[in-house]
Amino acid sequence: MNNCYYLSKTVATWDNAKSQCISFLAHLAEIVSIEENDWVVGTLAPTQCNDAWTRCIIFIGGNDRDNEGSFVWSSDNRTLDFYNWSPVEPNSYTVNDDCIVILYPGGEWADFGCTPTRPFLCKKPLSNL
Ligand SMILES: [Ca+2]
Ligand SMILES: [Ca+2]
Repeated sequence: MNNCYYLSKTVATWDNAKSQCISFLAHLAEIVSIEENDWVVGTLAPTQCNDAWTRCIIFIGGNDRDNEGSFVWSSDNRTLDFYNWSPVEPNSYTVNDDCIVILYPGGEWADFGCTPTRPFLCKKPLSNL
């Protein structure tokens, strides 16, 4: 994969995470295939999630803040064309479940509150390094 990834060791709200990724000249990660999702969950995340899986609910860039139920990527409001929802998600468990997380270690996605602080994943193309 010709991308660079950063999985934060600190936690942040989704908005703060988005800003931090932009400050790295990146974006909150846009996961576009099951292969990429598997790599993140199987290879990248275990380096820091082994003994702390409950803390590894990882923010990525998908959200439905503007239109409930219509999930887009934060970088350009592009509609998602790949999803890896958990079977019970997205469930709009609260009205504020608007930001997508990857659940470690299973790798499924959930719609989740944007304001709890969580680790986050940034991604940028290698050409932007
Ligand atoms: Ca929602
Ligand atoms: Ca949910």
